[in-house]
Amino acid sequence: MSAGGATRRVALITGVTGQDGAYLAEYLLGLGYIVHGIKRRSSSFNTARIDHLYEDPHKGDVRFLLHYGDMTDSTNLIRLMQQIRPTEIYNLAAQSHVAVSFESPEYTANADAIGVLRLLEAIRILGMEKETRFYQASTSELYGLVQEVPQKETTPFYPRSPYAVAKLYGYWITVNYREAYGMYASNGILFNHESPIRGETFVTRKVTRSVARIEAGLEQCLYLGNLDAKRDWGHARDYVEGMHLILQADGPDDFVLATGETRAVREFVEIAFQEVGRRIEWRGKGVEEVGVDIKSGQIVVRIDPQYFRPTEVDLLVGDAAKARENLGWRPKTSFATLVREMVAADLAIAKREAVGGQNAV
Ligand code: NDP
Ligand code: GDR
Repeated sequence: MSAGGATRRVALITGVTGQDGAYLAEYLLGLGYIVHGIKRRSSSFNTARIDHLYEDPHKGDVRFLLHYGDMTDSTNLIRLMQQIRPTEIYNLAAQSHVAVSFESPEYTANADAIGVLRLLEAIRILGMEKETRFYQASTSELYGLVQEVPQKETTPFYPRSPYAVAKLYGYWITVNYREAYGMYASNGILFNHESPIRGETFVTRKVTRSVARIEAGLEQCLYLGNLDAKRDWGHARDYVEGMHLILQADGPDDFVLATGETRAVREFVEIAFQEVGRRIEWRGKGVEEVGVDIKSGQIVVRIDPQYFRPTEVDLLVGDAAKARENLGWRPKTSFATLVREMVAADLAIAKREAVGGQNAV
């Protein structure tokens, strides 16, 4: 409680410059929180997703504050925690790309696994166990090789990438610190969630961006990997509300957030092209398979084996009954609306770029 008797609501978001960090920061500010975010030093601007939330710190009474930091730097994390003394920590920072984790497994483990430990230890070192609630961004990638469908909190884990193995450590160290030290530390096991600000190299955004660029005449063909992987795709806006609800529960616990629907990558591609009035027909097999725009005959999708993963996760579909019953959480955005919103946003960007290109000539 503060001196005035009102409850202090101070959130610290790691990964604030990412997709979820941006939605969560906006949501918490809307609820009246003071929001601190950790951003990495970068040689170019990396705050595009949160620039609209920026407030000039010279003005006073600022409720959104950014700090430089990194999940691989304990001293930095301890100092920030000591300075901010957050009532809620949302640990969203991670090397979050599954394919990249095969290229940089050690860094991924450092940031995504040991990074979680660093934050939990910071809470302990500073004696904040009773004043700070901790949210860990766990993932449906933990389920990996299919053991049970749909996947829920009790489904055994079988991680299939260095990313998922690192996140497995993050999951269990969160559970362990809860049990060992009585911390309020919870995992959100979130299935894939997307939005117009999803990173451009994740498959949904890669597809909607290319659909828009093909439509605007900026590119000819989209190159993809495994078209048959199935994912449970929701909207990030809905999922950050779930993160907040998880930390408002009476006690710490672990929750799956998912839509309960699953679709193959190829279905996502078909529906995204339908948004711009194109129907896709699949021809050929294996790496020779192509997606043809029926009307024009143009090949708009090809397979590039560089996007195949050494070990793949074939099927994800979540059961969010526990979150629905205990937290009252349910996703609000339909799959069709998600794809429509993403394609519309990418069309606007592509059209601006196309016009810019013409003006430059
Ligand atoms: P993004 O990749 O969009 O964002 C990741 C954030 O982490 C960025 O702000 C990034 O900074 C930051 N970051 C990366 N490495 C470090 C580091 N070493 N130190 C400090 N910050 C770092 O991910 P999402 O927003 O999509 O996901 C948020 C979290 O949720 C991640 O932990 C992800 O693994 C997890 N998750 C995501 C799901 C999804 O479908 N989106 C599903 C389940 C879990 P920068 O902007 O500088 O790169
Ligand atoms: P995922 O997301 O691995 O589920 O992890 P991604 O969008 O990268 O892949 C989904 C599926 O699509 C297949 N795929 C391709 N993927 C990418 N990125 N690029 C391609 O060209 C391509 N072609 C086919 C993949 O093989 C895969 O099966 C995301 C991340 O946000 C994680 O951080 C998070 O934990 C999980 O979702 C839940």
